[in-house]
Amino acid sequence: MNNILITGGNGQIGSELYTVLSERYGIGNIVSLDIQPPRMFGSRREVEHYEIVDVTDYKALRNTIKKYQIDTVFHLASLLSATGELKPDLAWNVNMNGLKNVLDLARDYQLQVFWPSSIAAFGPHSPQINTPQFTVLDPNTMYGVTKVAGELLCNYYFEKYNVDVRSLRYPGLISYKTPPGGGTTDYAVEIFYEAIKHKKYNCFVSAETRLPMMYMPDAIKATLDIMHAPAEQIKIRTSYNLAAISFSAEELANEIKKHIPEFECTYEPDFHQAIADSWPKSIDDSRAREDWGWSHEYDLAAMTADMLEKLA
Ligand code: AKB
Repeated sequence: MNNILITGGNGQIGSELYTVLSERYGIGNIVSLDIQPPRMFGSRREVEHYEIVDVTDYKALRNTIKKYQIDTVFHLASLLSATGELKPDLAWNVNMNGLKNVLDLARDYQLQVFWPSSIAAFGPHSPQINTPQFTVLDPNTMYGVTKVAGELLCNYYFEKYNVDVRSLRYPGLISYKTPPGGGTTDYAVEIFYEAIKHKKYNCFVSAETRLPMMYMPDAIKATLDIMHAPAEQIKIRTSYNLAAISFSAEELANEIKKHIPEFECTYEPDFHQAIADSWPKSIDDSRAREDWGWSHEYDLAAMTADMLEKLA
């Protein structure tokens, strides 16, 4: 890992990964790429190397890789589940053609690639409790369809062209630096902002909705751990199940109440509910733990305390 490109650099994961990678490898060696202009902090841009590029534009992507002599790509640019249902054609185009472009360039320029899959790869016929690594994958969202197809494409490029592509099925990610956008699990982030600002939150899934979740520091750790693991330890080239915590919306609200007793959460399920109901409630990630030593740090109590402290 010498010269690193992060696509979707403005996003929830990309912006945090940028900070960690630039501390570790030097800011001059990291390139952030997004379809949007960079985020500004006062009059200052947070990043040194920044490219405004659409990942579906193969030539622009290739020019960026050549310009900075990139050897590692964290390909995070993607539409998430809720936006994907509103714009299915765009989701297919960005999620599939963006990934195909990155994998073609990885084959031609010997790049190592990280690409995120998701719990959205599972569907209504997948076992919902302790969902195994190898099981039915029948998602009923466009986002989920692109995750399953993407996993197969990654495995194909590994088998056929020896592309070193590694992937994790992220659960819902909770963070305070950059808000997520267009996901089903976004309620588990919004609830913190609203609890602090207004002491109330109207949640778009039911109180009982239980989903696998993870605090961002653990997600970043998992991402770097899998990328740094010796190649022979990576035995799954579709995507690894990854887990940390699993809680219902009400359990999260109750945990927040321990810090903000006046906080009130109401529940008004909308179209997100059907998506959440089609996903696992908990995940068996024993293969990631066995193969490359994955372990998580944050439980619900530790994550909630840290989120509230940082956001306040
Ligand atoms: C979403 O809700 O769409 C994402 C995901 C679970 O992949 N956070």
